[in-house]
Amino acid sequence: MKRSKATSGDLFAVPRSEREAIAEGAWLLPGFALGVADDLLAAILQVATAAPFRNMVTPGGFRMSVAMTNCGEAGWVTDRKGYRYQPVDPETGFPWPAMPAAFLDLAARAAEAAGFGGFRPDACLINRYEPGTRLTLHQDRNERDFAQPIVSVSLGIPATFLFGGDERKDRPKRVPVEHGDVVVWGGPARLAFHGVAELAEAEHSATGRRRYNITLRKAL
Ligand code: MD3
Ligand code: FE
Repeated sequence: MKRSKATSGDLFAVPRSEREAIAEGAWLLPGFALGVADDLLAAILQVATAAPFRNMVTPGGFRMSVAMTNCGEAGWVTDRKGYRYQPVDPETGFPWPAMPAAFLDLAARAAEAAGFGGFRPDACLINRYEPGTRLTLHQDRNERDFAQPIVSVSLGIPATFLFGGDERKDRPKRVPVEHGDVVVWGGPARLAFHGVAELAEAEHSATGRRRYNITLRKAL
């Protein structure tokens, strides 16, 4: 489905629908976070003062182009030993910063809107992209309970989600996302392969040449 930009002044903008199915169990909520985007960005910068963004290394020895940090009771990390959640930031030796209330509130409301009531995330991975960076196809499977959904919020410059199927070889569907968009996936989509295509050069008034994505998870 085509969507027009929510540019004020565009008299003939097509109204953005409230939710669009990406696949069974995966929903795009266009603009769902727009009203709290500034609060979320302020909270991200706050988290990053205590737990700075870093480019982690995969078990295969590659440094990720996407910079990451975490907040909540556990944070997702990768190094030569593998992928896992851990309560302490390996860079600082301190517990990850607390989950901001604005994250919890938005996650619960978005999950509810997608049909997943009572979502209480305990972990949040924060990804920071610049033009030229990407996230290769993967599954999110380090969480304990795959019955729990994941909520993703996009902020800053646009990107294209790659939504694959149950197997890495399935040709991914391309889903454009922009500032304020939320994606919720669970149920049959919970273990789908997904990624983010290489970002194009762009600038956003709220973030400059950056895109942030926060994923809210029940990891423990
Ligand atoms: C799965 N982050 O941190 S979720 C991650 O934009 C991650 O940084 C993405 O993948 C990012 O692990 C956001 C991407 C996504 C989008 C739609 C999906 C995953 C999906 C639809 C179904 C299943
Ligand atoms: Fe993922």
